[in-house]
Amino acid sequence: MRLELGNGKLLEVVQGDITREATDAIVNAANSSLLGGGGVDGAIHRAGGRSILEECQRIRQTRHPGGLPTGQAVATAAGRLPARYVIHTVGPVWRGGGSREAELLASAYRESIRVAEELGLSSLAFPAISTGAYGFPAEPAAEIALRTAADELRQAQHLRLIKLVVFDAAALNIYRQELERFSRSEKIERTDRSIKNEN
Ligand code: AR6
Repeated sequence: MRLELGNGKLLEVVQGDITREATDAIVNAANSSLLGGGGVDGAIHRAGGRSILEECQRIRQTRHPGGLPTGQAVATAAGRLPARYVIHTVGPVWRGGGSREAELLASAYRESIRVAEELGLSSLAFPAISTGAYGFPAEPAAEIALRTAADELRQAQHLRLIKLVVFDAAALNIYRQELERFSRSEKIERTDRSIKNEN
């Protein structure tokens, strides 16, 4: 599944294991400690090797002694992974929806893309941040992921490809539905704009 955003920019949704992605960077759904955990975080550290953890420890000591705040992102090299960089971000823990979870999840995507742009990267892969241990409901999380990635990719100077990598078939179905909904709403926006332009 893909959305063509113009200027050769692509937003893709694929099912798979993000540790196998050979994009310039992959994003890690980390926690504030940056010192590893379960889920995708555990898989990335296992597959990438100890050098990623050592770089995370240095970042903790120098730039983020109190931990990486929710919604922010930092980059490390990717050790043995096929990607060149891992961009570690912290998504929000779902607390029922009234604790700025949507805003913080969008920020995790946006800040990861900002870090990738600073590094001049052309491709980036995301897992479904916050939808595992952190309990963010899958549908709104998919909508935020698609919308934020599309908006930021349109404005990006270096990035040409963003892949949203989901782990299982159920998540893929949810992304498919959200992608259809999203591209329909985009068409409506485009029509409105072209009507305005003609006036
Ligand atoms: N590739 C792609 N997606 C994956 C993979 C993989 N190899 N493994 C799991 N997922 P989670 P969170 C999916 O729990 O909710 C960790 O302990 C998974 O199916 O990894 O942001 C951290 O250290 C789910 O849809 O991240 C934090 O403490 C999605 O990745 C905490 O969990 C995210 O699930 C972060 O929780």
